[in-house]
Amino acid sequence: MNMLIEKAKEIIASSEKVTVLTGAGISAESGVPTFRGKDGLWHNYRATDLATPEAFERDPSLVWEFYNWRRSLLSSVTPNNAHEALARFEKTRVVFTLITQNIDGLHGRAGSKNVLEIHGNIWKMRCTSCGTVIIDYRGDVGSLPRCDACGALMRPDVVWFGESLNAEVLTEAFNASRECSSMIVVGTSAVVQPAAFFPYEAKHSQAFLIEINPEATPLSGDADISLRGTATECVPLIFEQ
Ligand code: BJW
Ligand code: ZN
Repeated sequence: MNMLIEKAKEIIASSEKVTVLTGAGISAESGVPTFRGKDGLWHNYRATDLATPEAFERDPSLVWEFYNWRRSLLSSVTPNNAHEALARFEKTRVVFTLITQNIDGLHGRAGSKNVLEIHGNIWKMRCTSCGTVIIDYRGDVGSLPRCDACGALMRPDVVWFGESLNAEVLTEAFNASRECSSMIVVGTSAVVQPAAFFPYEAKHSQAFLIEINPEATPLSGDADISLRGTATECVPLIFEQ
């Protein structure tokens, strides 16, 4: 493991363009539940009951209850040393892109400035009719929040299954995957598209691929280095220059 850490560190240090893709696993040690796996959120809730546009149409207050519960859980957690190491690393680099699937906002709270939040942000909500977005809505939104501008129902500004990602953000993420010299993938099960495709895009463009995950994923076989450790164990070690 030590040799792999050293090798990964060297690769990152000598890469001109670095792209990082994170998933729920990077926030696990902050106390945020992941989605899949035995302690995952979807173990207790069915994704199709809560994280789809159909679920919201059927029962918006149930979906809002779920998100309000997660918002309250998130308000008491703090970024961990993996989020912090990435925020510090960003300051040392001209070309660095952080793509996250997480909606928890912890990268921003750790000090990362340039974050592509491809699945949205749980602290934002959006009007289902006029599209008005409210940022950093911290208080209790209740079970059926309404738009101040037009009175229609607000929804969490996140990307549910079957919904398209923001086209501009998606293009930026694809470009950063295609153009990087190394991609580091941290704490994702690598099964949800299109995010799961980014590492392959990087690899097709000859980037060096490093995976950090205590468990094997469908990506592991294609990674040049697989670090079988947790985010807080590995990220600070390989990004601290
Ligand atoms: C640690 C750790 C530690 C633990 N340190 N690691 C059939 C086939 C193929 C594709 C599709 C299909 N049917 C539908 C699709 C498309 C669908 C998709 O990919 N589905 C697959 C599941 C099959 N994708 C979409 O619908 C996307 N949109 C789209 O494609 O639009 C075009 C289209 C439209 C219509 C039809 C088809 C295509 C949108 C996807 C949106 C995903 N949204 C969610 C919810 C966001 C809001 C919310 O949070 O409530 O995003 S789902 C959920 O999964 C969330 C996550 O961002 C995402 C990824 O999860 P992640 O981060 O990988 O977490 P886990 O829990 O899976 O993994 C955690 C990992 O951490 C594990 O590996 C652990 O080992 C590890 N770990 N502790 C480091 N300490
Ligand atoms: Zn509105």
